Amino acid sequence: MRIIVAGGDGFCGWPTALYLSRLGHEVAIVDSLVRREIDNELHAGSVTPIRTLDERVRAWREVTGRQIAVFRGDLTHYDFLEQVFRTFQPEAFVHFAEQRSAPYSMIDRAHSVYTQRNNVEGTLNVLWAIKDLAPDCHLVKLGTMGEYGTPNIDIEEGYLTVEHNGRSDTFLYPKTPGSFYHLSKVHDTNNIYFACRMWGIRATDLNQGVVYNVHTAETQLDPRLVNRFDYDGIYGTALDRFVAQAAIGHPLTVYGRGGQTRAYINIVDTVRCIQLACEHPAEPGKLRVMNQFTQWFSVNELSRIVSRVAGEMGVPASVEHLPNPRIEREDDHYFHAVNTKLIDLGLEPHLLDDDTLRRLLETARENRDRINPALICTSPTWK
Ligand code: NAD
Ligand code: USQ
Repeated sequence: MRIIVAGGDGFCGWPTALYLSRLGHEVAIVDSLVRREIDNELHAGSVTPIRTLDERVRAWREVTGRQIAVFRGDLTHYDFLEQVFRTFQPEAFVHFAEQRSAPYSMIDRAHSVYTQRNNVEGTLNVLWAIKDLAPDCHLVKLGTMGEYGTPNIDIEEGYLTVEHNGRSDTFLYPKTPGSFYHLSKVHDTNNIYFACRMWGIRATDLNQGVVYNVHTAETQLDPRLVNRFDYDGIYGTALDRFVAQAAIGHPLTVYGRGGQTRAYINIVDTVRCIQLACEHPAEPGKLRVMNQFTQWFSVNELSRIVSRVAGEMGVPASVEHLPNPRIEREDDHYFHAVNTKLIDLGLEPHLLDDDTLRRLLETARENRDRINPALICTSPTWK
């Protein structure tokens, strides 16, 4: 298939582009490289020394003989996007290209406005491009499990059937997101659902949990293909952050009481889920929603697992409870979510295991000089 990976220079997008390319798909990366500019804004950077996008793609060609096309530009610029569609004529459009940090979206007015403009406008442009230029193209859009929030009932895959006054109907599942970033994903979902119903396009919304690990089979083929590894207080996510913290002897930073329970997925499974979604397109006119995660944990559980594995490797890691910069449930709350659709399509989950954590900790230890302790507690507060 001809597949665009928008956001293909990012943490999820880069290994996905490589995976799909290795499987024989014709892949084009669309990316504005804004994430590298945000790294500069935050004086932050990847634990791993990532190469420029041009160097990465060249290395991929040298190592595997496969080409990945690159279109550098911004999805919020419609002229650019139109040109990409006319040139590449995608059959699937995998959309990772959004501002994805909840803390970044909560820094101040300007950052929340940027996040919602970037994400909502970019996705709207993609919907119009599909409608006008490639009506059969399947949109594979990354949503997030955080759209649902932490309701006191089971989280279904996208929809909920409601009985009311003796009648019943099925609606998009009610959403209670926890940041302006997570809200941007809810707005996207509503726009995509509308476009499906009005224009009959094909779309899959993948509500992904927190992604951990950085390595896939493809990124390990050559050091120049290494994936990014975020650890700072704004872009670093829970499990990878804890591993980076352990690597430099920093206490693991559990926010508040640590009962926050979230859904998680190994990056190795992320790339497989995208393949499954692309190769089994959604029906025209119906928004298919799949929950893309394999397990859930509280942050207390994660910190204990990382602390144990690090300790067994001779790297003692204590756990520290910090005041929570966020407003969220941090007690032992209910969390139960359905994730059968991707498994039915063939996903065989790689559950969190000690080998993965050991390999990640080794990577962080090898690059410990690149981890700046001053960047670990930089999250803005939600208040
Ligand atoms: P990332 O920041 O590493 O990558 C995003 C990429 O998109 C970057 O390379 C950036 O330059 C690009 N980009 C952003 N806005 C753009 C625009 N307007 N035009 C063109 N390119 C643009 O993020 P990630 O961790 O790879 O996340 C990818 C997607 O997956 C996001 O939509 C995110 O919300 C979703 N997601 C991520 C996680 C996670 O744990 N990382 C979990 C669930 C969902
Ligand atoms: N947390 C800590 N300590 C830390 C970092 C985080 O206790 O040092 C807690 C947070 O308070 C939160 C939980 O861990 O309760 C998860 O936080 P996170 O930073 O790992 O993840 P989050 O902000 O939710 O965002 C990440 C990605 C985002 C994606 C989301 C999936 O950055 O793009 O959408 O995970 S989900 O959480 O399912 O919405």
